[in-house]
Amino acid sequence: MKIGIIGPPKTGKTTIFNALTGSSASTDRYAPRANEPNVAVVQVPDERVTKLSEIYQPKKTIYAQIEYHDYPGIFSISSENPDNAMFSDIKTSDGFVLVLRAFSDEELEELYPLGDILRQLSNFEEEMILMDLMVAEKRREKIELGYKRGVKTPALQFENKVLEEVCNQLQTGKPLREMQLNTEEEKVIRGFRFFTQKPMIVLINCSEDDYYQLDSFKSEIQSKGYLAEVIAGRFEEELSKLDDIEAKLFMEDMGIEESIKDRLTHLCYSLLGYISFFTVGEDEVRAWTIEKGSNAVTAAGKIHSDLARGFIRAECFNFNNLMEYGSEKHLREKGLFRLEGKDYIVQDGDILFIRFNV
Ligand SMILES: Nc1nc2c(ncn2[C@@H]2O[C@H](COP(=O)(O)OP(=O)(O)OP(=O)(O)O)[C@@H](O)[C@H]2O)c(=O)[nH]1
Ligand SMILES: [Mg+2]
Repeated sequence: MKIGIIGPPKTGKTTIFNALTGSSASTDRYAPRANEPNVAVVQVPDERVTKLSEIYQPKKTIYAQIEYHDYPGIFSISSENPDNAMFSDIKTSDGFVLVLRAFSDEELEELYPLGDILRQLSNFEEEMILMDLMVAEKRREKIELGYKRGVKTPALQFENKVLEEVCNQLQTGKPLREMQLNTEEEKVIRGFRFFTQKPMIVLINCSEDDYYQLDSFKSEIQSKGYLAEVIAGRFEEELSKLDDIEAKLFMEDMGIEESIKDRLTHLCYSLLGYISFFTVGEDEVRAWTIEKGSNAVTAAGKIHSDLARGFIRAECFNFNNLMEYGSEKHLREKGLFRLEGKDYIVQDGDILFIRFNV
């Protein structure tokens, strides 16, 4: 999954990116805006994969991955060219992490006045809404120009109607993720990759002294429907440079229970509604991610398109049952080694063997 770290200038995005990924990208406060995002891939810590690897002793063990893309600060989205390369790239994210500045820094506030965090959030939301509106309106103009030239297919009319509803929603200041769309409507607008349709986590980046002072803001942001978390960014960046034992001591001091990497991983999974399933064998033990509610064919397709195309059935058992009964053999005796068809809804922690024929 690809997560875009975005936000206004100098809110600590790169600091948090470094803490998350163990990178050391520049956080120079005077550096001009970069053109390229910082990119790093993080393995999703998952004890289940470690356990499976101990049992099956494979040649390779592959954890699920999250790709973090840390984008340069954006002051005003709507003053940018919607077709520019950075925006096209941002829009390929599966979800966003929006970083807001809650640490005080007079110099930064003077250079980039952002106001309090609720203001920052509403400004950024407004900007995203404007950008989506520009894209939707531009497309509608083009469709209507086509009408005048005699190009008026039912498909275009349907698209235009959906876009009209999209524009209405945006004009009332509401993001598209709050809009009820049926499958057909969703399909028609998917290609636009609208900003406000993407799920988003809001991180409140503060100094370590304020770490426990910002819960009311967090609740307020949550009440707007976002997943939100308070992060002491610079403190976390320093932690990420320590060895595990030292880091743990500092974390205990602060009352932080999980590393920022673990916390954000959980948030990203809930954000996107993802679950993990596993494949096991002598060659490889591997974790895969899919959207909750996906069926066995979709899961097979994650592994390889041939597996989805020639899908016959899935042999399946669950990690928790394996832990309880110790071995595949015992699972078979208990009837917990199941044969499932195409419509089987894959559960978190399922171990799948796909039988297929192409
Ligand atoms: N006091 C304090 N300073 C921070 C914190 N996080 C970042 N900074 C400082 O803020 C400045 C900008 O940090 P970056 O992480 O580069 O911010 P950014 O959002 O990536 O900036 P742009 O990419 O230029 O928009 C640096 O001088 C950081 O040291 C924090 O949690 N506390
Ligand atoms: Mg940065």
